[in-house]
Amino acid sequence: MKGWLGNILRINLTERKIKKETFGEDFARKWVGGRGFAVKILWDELKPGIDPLGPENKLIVALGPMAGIPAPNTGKTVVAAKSPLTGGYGDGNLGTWVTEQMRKAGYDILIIEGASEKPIYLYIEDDKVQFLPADEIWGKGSYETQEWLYKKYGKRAGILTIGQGGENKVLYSIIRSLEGRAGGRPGIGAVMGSKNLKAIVIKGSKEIPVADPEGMKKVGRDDLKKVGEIDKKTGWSLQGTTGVLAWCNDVNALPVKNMRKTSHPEAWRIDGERLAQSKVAVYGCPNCTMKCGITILDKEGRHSELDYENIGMLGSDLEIFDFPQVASLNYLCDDFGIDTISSGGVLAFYADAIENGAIDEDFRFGDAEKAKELLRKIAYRRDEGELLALGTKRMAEKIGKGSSSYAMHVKGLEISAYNCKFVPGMALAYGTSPIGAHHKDAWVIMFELTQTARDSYGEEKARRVIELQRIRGGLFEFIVSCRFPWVEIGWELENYAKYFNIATGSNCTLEDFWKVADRIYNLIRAFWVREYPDWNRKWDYPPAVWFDPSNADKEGPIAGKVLEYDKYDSLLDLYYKIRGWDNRGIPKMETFISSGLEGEGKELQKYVKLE
Ligand code: PTT
Ligand code: SF4
Repeated sequence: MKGWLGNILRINLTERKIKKETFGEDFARKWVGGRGFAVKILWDELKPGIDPLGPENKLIVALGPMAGIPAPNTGKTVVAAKSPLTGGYGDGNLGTWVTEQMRKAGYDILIIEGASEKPIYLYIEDDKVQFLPADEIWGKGSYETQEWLYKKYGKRAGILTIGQGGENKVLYSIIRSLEGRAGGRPGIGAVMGSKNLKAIVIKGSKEIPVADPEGMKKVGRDDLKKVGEIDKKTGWSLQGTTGVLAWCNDVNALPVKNMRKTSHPEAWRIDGERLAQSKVAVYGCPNCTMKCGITILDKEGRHSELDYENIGMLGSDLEIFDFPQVASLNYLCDDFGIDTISSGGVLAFYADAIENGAIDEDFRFGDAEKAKELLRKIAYRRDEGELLALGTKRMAEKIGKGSSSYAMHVKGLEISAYNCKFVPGMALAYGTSPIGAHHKDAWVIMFELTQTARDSYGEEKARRVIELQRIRGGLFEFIVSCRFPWVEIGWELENYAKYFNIATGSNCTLEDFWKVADRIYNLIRAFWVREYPDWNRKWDYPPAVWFDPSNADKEGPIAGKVLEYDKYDSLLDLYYKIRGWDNRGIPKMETFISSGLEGEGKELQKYVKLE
């Protein structure tokens, strides 16, 4: 087998034992890597109903055949587990030296199971695995932890770490790497914390085998350079993801005030242009020639790396339009290792619930200092931080008084920074995202608002959402490569088939990739349904407040407009039909069979009746 090593390193933290396992070409080709490997292993190895924060949950670190090869933007790694935030499948994708070092150490997949009695970190160097005491870093923020590990193992070591959020099992804790990389929005950091695992450090010294070494060298020489050159000619290199903020404000899709408003006259204060003017550094992932981690100084003078999502959720959604303050909130989330999107969503929901009289506390939109204090309380689960650490869905259940209708989440995961009060296709993308409301799988909003009628609930939108899910949630998550060259500078998708074929000695086309993508989507959906056998289409609905006429904008281009239930339902029907899912949103038996998942379909039938 070329392209994959075929090696799994299974690490049991309870018993402090390791086991080296292998997989064959059938498994490799069927699931390819990253998200594909992760969902298959979690499906096979987790009993439904287990506590995501118990030792039965498993943390998967999974690479794909692109890992460590010199093609554009290949420094990405998938981390996955059963999510403590949603109870369903959860994953994230972050830039890290782990990608290269893990392959050089000889592994495609790490499976971390059990839980250590005491805080530890793992040091993996080729065949050697050490369980080391984490006393000196437990309780520390992720920046200090990284520094400590850099000093011991060097800056090129692959390092994944959690902050205090993960240690204290804040349900939306993430895993950190490098200066500003973060991954695993649905609480994958909390899973690591529940295992008393502060960090994973990995170093390798072996060759990464590729089927066509000469072809690979040429790609490394030519394509990496070309991507860098194109990037320098675009606005992307100046503003990174943040260029989209001004656009969202213009098209009334900006999250403002817990997404109750869709634009704000002060938004320009935190837009991409202002960010570019204040830039002090740019960071990025390994093997990237279009680095996008634009960094400014926060209120306290620290480096804080900002993306659009961070600014939208910690800035406009909280009505904080002071850039250094937004950067401080972002810095704290990074240091504590908690997700910026969910943190912003949680604080906005809290302020909204207070304003609505559902809860009697003291926090107002626009109060940056209090927001910082609350983030600290969340990370340590102190005072009201205990409630806020649970995420908006559980908060609303505890607060009651109708607050669930404006708790901005889907399936328990907070919505990222696109306000879909009147953007039906993007609302569908959130509704059907495989980890809860994340924009990563189908960022359809740009297509929708520039190339279709905004008020259409037509098939073109359902088709485009699926097409994007195949590309972004499929291809880029299973070959495991950053999607930005394709999204931002138009780097052709065919290139990825080329890289894959060079690495693995295959002759695959994009059509072959879409089949893998659909297989992965069907199995992720099966994972959710097995966890929640009372599954119905309501799981795929966006929040009720987006359908509420009293929440419509009072003025401006979308005044009086909100989503409509009957039309959203028919859009969902179109989506299900194309996917081969029934009207509850569950894959039909014939769909399982045609995507090579007959066994998995039969297994699911033990929990629900399949059509
Ligand atoms: C990603 C999600 C995003 S998506 C952002 S900003 W974005 C937030 N970033 C956070 C952060 O930072 N710190 C923090 N404490 N929490 C954060 N939560 C949010 O997490 C990220 C880039 C970005 S920046 C995006 S879109 C693209 N995402 C990719 C993806 O998902 N897959 C892929 N194949 N390529 C991608 N390329 C881009 O990578 P999650 P990263 Mg992240 C500080 O991981 O869990 O998917 O959540 O990975 O290495 O930081 O790169 O406008
Ligand atoms: Fe990382 Fe940004 Fe480069 Fe993608 S474009 S690999 S997210 S630095």
